[in-house]
Amino acid sequence: KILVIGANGQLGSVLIPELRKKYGEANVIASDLQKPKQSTGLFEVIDATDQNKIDDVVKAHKVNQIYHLAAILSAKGEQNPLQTWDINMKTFFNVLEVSRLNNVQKVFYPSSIAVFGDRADLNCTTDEAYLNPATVYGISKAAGENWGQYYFLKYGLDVRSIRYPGVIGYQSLPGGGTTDYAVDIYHKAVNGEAFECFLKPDAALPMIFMEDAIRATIELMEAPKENITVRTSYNLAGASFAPQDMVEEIQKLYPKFEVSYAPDFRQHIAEKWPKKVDDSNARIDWGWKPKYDLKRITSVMVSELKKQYQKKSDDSK
Ligand code: VAH
Repeated sequence: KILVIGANGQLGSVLIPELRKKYGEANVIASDLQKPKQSTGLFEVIDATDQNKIDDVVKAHKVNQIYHLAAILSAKGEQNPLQTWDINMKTFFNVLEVSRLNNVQKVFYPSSIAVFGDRADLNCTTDEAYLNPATVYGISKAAGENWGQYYFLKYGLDVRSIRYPGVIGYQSLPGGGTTDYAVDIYHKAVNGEAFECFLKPDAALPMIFMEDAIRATIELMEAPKENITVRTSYNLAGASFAPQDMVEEIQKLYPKFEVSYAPDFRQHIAEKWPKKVDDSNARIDWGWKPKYDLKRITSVMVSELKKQYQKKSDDSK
């Protein structure tokens, strides 16, 4: 049985249906701080800062895999640094301890390109680059990677991790990250609204389409244990591009789409993140290969969001 903690988030809301399709409805338990109204399937209300609650659910459902997707992201995390640290670390320690004590077979831990800072070669950042993260979120993810490796080395717990780039998808909204602009821009274009970007036009970052991110996650978790050579976290990327590249691609479909730039504190965060990452270890160890570039991302985002907004307006009639 698989338990997903943080199932209501940007990744969790797409991973749950995918896992249920693959492993069966009855084998995937979603959990988060509250049960969404429209939620279907098994759901447990879990505040992941409560170790006993996680332990009860793991025992009750005989959980043997946990995906820990709960965390406070980079931008939001800067509002209250010590609280961000406490929540991001406490929740992961709870997952590691409950997994160790209940012989959970596999744990997935999402890391991020946020673990890198200006001491790495940000033009092409490898798995092994030096980590000097400049956000609390990045610091907590770098620490979490090492805790995951520690539980593997000391207790044999099979913790696997991916350093996600900015994730772009039409199924869910991001929650407080520095790459959130890359989802919002499509919603504004499809709704014929102007878009104000909180990064500079040339702020290139590694990005990935939701379908690629979810497929990579499941491929990593399904890879034979002996193939996994990176026990901190694997770099992963779909494509790297800047806001101006997205605008150019979108204006091919929406020539009148207007964009203005008002860089804020998130520009300073982005400047210390990689422009491009080297994900060759993922390609070698578990056959990773992205399927979506900016052109394909744009065409799928636009066509799916058009359908969503059309349905919304039909339903409201
Ligand atoms: C964030 N979307 O911006 C997340 C992610 C690399 C980006 O970690 O914080």
